[in-house]
Amino acid sequence: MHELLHALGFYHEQSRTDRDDYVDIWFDQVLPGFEHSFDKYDDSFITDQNTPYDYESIMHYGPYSFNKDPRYPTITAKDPEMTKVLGQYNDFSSLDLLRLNRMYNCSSSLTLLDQCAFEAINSCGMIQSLNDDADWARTKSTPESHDHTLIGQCRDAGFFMYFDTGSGRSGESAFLVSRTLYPKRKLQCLQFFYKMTGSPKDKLVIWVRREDGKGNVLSTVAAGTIMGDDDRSWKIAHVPLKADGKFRYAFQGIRGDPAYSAGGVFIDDISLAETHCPSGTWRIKNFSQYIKTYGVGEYIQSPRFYSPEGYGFGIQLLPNSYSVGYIGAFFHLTSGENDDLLQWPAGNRQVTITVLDQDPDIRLRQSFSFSFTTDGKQLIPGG
Ligand SMILES: [Ca+2]
Ligand SMILES: [Ca+2]
Ligand SMILES: [Zn+2]
Repeated sequence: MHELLHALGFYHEQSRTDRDDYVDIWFDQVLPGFEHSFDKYDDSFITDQNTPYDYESIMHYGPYSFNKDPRYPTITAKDPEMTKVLGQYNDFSSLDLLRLNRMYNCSSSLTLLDQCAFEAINSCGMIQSLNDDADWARTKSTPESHDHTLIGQCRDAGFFMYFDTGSGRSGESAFLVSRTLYPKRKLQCLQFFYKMTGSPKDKLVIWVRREDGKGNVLSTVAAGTIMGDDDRSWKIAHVPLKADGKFRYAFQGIRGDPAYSAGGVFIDDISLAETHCPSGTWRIKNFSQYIKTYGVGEYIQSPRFYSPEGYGFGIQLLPNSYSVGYIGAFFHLTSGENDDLLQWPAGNRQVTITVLDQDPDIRLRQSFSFSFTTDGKQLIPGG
């Protein structure tokens, strides 16, 4: 089957452009004359089909492939646990199958660049930086502290990434860095869930790093910063990125005040899509309580949000709109800080409202969206 994939145009997994992030090649142990078998190729020549590095690929050499001394390996994984899985020739891995599908389904319009729930041991190809003070830890749920994907519903499952801010010194930090991504558009929205349980001075900074073909850093830009808070629950975040060429994103956890922290920074359920981020996100906790206690026509008012152009707007949500069991959502413009500079009436603007439930089981999570365009001629008299 290994040879079959060669025939279909697949290269060895350890030939990937980014292989040095994941494995070490010990060239001094390679059988003379076989060094070329360990070449890596430029990303202008091979594609990763937007999949992370796969230690379990049937196209990956084993630790002792082409070695000259049976005692010493030629390839080891940076994560020693992963060295054990290298070189399985039994069956296609799930990523081998995904790549086969992508290769022969060229029409798919892929807007999802990356997604990670941290349930697989390879953490979706995310890597720890070595040029910092500490590491993030892939951590399993406990009854006291569960992950976001499964919320403690399955035993021996449910992982998240955790950065401890209760040890070390103030200002120390750890970077969790994505694999290299190849965007098709010039805008991306990074969505993830996070939780801060340490000091209010802790920080989570999201970075975008552009690199040239040889791994040299072209630019590093902070795309967003989240401060510690007193709300110790999982929350959603959206960070707009504007990468116009291949890039990596990174999460930097920063210790604010270890003496006053008994926790840290949690992240889980990352998705990176080539779409605009929403202009505002309004989280309503315990919505079923509102449905029980709000009468027909009573509403909850959102905070004020701003559109990319600067218009203030809000949403009124009616737990029981015109009769019990029907939820209503009303969009309205509000006064705002930019009103003098904006065009009025604000016609021909598109509005999309998405309702997303937060069912802890991702398989049951549902969303509903509707869009409409404002009409500049339909004005409320006197409004
Ligand atoms: Ca998870
Ligand atoms: Ca580190
Ligand atoms: Zn081969």
